[in-house]
Parts: sequence; C-alpha cells; structure tokens
Amino acid sequence: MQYSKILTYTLLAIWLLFQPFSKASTLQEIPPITSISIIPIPNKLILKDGIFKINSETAITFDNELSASANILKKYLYKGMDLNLGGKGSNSIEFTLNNNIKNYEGYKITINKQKLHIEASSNSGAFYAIETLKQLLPADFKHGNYRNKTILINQLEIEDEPRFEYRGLMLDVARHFFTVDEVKHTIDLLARYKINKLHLHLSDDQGWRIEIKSWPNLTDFGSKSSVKNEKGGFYTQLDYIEIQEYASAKHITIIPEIDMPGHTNAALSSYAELNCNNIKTEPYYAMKVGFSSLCVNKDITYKFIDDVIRELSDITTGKYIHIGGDESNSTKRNDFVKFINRARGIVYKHDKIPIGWDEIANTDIDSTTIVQYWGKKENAILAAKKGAKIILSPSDKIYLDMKYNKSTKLGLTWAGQNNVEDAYNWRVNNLIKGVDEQDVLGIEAPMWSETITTLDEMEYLVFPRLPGVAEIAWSKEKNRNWKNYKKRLGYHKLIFEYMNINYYKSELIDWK
Ligand code: TNX
Repeated sequence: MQYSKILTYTLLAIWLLFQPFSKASTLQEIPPITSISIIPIPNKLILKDGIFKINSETAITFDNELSASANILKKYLYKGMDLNLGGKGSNSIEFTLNNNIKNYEGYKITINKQKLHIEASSNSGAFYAIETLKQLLPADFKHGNYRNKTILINQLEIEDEPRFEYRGLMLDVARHFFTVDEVKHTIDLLARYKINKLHLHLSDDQGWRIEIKSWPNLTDFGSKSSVKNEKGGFYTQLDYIEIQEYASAKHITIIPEIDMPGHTNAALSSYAELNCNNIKTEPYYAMKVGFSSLCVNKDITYKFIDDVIRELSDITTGKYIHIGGDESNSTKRNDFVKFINRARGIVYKHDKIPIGWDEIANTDIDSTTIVQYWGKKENAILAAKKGAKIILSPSDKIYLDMKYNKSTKLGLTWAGQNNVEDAYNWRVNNLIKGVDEQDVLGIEAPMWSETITTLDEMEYLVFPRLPGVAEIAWSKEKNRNWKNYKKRLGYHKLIFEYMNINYYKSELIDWK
C-alpha cells in the first residue's frame, strides 16, 4: 500500500475514534417545553429560574423500595433517547423513599441544577411523579426522537397528592366486546392521567364476557351476542388475570361488574333454570333495557350468584366486586330489596366489598357498601344518610357515551349532551345537596358501548373529556377553573397525537 494511503486511513481512523467525544461536547440541546400545562393540575407548583439537563452524563439512583418506578423512568428515557442512565454523571435523577408523604399516591418533585429529585412513600406515588415528569418532557419523546441529544427541563418544585382515592373509568364490554389488547391500550391511556380504577361492565342483556368454569354456557352461548349482533366475545379467566396484571403495573385496579338482577338476558338465554318459567330466553341484540330479571325466589339463582362471585373473587386482586342493581324495572320492589341484600351478603362472604348502582340505596345497605350515583339524586342522599360512600358518575356531566353536541355522530342523548366544558365544569360539593366531600369515595366516568365498536370510536368519546374527569378526581377544587384548564388542554393535543389517540377536536378548545 502506498505511504499516502496508509496516512489517509490512519488519519481517518483517528478522526473516527474521536468522533463520539467531539459529538458529546456539542450535543444538540432541546429547550424546555413552552408551556407547563400539567393535567391533572398539581396541588403546588413553583417554577424556578434555570434548567436541568438530561443526557448521557446523567446518573440515576434510587432507594430499593422504589426500584420498580426508577426502572419505568429508565425505560422511558431509553426509548426516547437511547440512553442508558446510570453513569457517574455530572448531575443525577434520584428516587427517595419519604415516609413523611402520608398519601401513598402523593409525591414530590424537586428539580435544581444538580438533581432531579423524586420523593414518594410508595411506588404508586413515584409512578405518578413519573407521569407528571412525562408532561414536562417533549410529547413525542417515546419515538427515539432524542437520540444523542440533551433535554432541558425547567427547575421547579411540585408537591402533589390526589383529592380522591377512587378515580375511575368504566368500560362496557358487554354491549360490544373489547379484546384484551384493546383493554390494555385503554389502560395505557388511563395511566397517563392518573386514573387508578378500571371498572369492567362484564355482563348485560346483550352479552356475558367472563369465563365462569362452573357455568360454561354463559360463555359457550351467552358471549356470542352483542348490540346489533356486531362484536361478541369473552375473557377467559387467564385473559382477565393478564389484564389485571397489566393494569396493576400501571397502578390501576380492575373492578369487575356482574349486573343483576336486571340486565341479565345473556345469562337467562344461557340457562333455562335461571328463569322463573324454566324456559331460556332468546339472545338479545337491541338497546332498550329494563325487561330482564333473574328469578329472585329460586334457590338455584343464589347458587348461581355464589358460584359466579366465588370464581370472580378468586381471580380478582382488588377489594371490590360490583353487583350492578340498576334499572331492574321488571323485578318487584320487595324482591329487589331481598335480592340485593342476599347478593351483597354473598360478596362479603367471598371477602370483597360490594358496589352497586344508586338504586341499591333502597336496600338495607350500611356504611360498608359503596353506592355509585348515576341519575337519581334521592338515591345518593339516602346512601349518604346510611353512611355509605358514594362514587359520583353523574350522567348529565360525565357519561362519556353522551354526545358532545348535536353534530356528534356516535353516542346517545338521553341524559343530554355533555360537551367538554359540561364534563369538567362542575363541583363535587354543589352536585347534590346532602352529599358532601366526606361522603364521596371518588369519581368515575362510564363509557357505555351501545354505539361504539372500535377503539377509535371509544377514543373519540373518551378524549378529550377524560383528562377533565381525571382533574376533578385528582386536583384541589381551589386550583381548578375552566378557563385555565381549557388552555392547558389545548397543549395536550401534542400528547394525543403522539399517542395516536383519535380525539374529538372540540371547538371549545384552542388546540396548539
Ligand atoms: C343507563 S347507567 C344504563 C346502562 C346504559 C346507559 C346508556 C346505568 C346504571 N344503566 O345500561 O348502557 O344508560 O347511557
């Protein structure tokens, strides 16, 4: 080889060798996001001068108890920046267990020049700190878009904890079925807004969606139907456990519901003996409800319920089982009371706490039963008088299956139209005279699925109303107001788009 060629190659090799180093010193800097628009709004946020830099120099340390959370953040940063945090850096991200933070979902974030410090008394709190932190990073972070770059974050202090311990979405998988993957996707979306309960409406007139091994026809037959006979199916118990584990990693508890004694045609069409006349009903594909009832005076009915609740309790890690109880219009009033009392007893027997729709306030509930308010204020008031805790799901505010306005194609209108402002702009303490903060366990937005069959359609009704519901459930009343919220929501367009959420571009919001 010619001498000059050797020289060229040598120089090239030397140049290549120094390439990463010269690059490191000129890492492109991504400025802090232009607007801090965290939803749900934190209890306390103090913005400071100066920035914190995340790049390959940044170290990460954590107390062992919070290692699960530290790993979640590591993974997130790895995905966005191809960055394996962990070196001895010039600055650091630290996770510290702080038992002075009394609320297990609470957290603190302190960011100064040297340290991005996350404190919590549990992984739930640390998880929510990370969700907040994600909203301080660029929205398109997850896509490897920031490889070999330095991300700048504003120095700040955040102190935060939820107002209510129960912050939920209900998904009706009975009218139309949603697959395990679709439910997991839904869980991903909920976690972004610090929702911690996913209530699955697992049975109704139009379909039965959970495997019960001792009553196999429920799924062999009862799972095939749906509204308009469009999208049936069911979860095996293993599927259910898989969903639950996935949810649990995101600090979300699954609340299973078996609706009874009404809303039971799928069961009544699967087993003749559950009917008073011992004749199976026909599968049901229409939307109108209130016609079906389990046979309240038969022993076999309670054997059935005991088996269903036992099998469900065995696979459910959360403490609640929802027994429905709504719109049992074809069950006599006395029978209804008798039935719900027994059904509640069966739930207690299997070491779970019963939840029911607000009609169950008219049975012999005490302070240990949870009542979910959806329509009748007198039921909620009665429940509060009996000392029961209440989940607020006002249909004229946060029923996500209500249309936004007249021009929305999907959705129903029986409770009115719930636009983005209606869903956000209401106050827990003014909702029902006689039901106050201390009576309220939390807030849940129901997503009934009569008019939706796909994830896209679901997302369209859920977003952007869900972030508002999440803020009502999480944030302090004094920090909430519509004008400020709607400005913040405008910036969440970026998150919706990078998460590929098919959100409704409400004309009430100035989308960024
Ligand atoms: C009422 S709310 C129902 C559901 C329907 C919903 C449709 C409640 C407890 N029952 O069966 O799906 O309206 O909006």
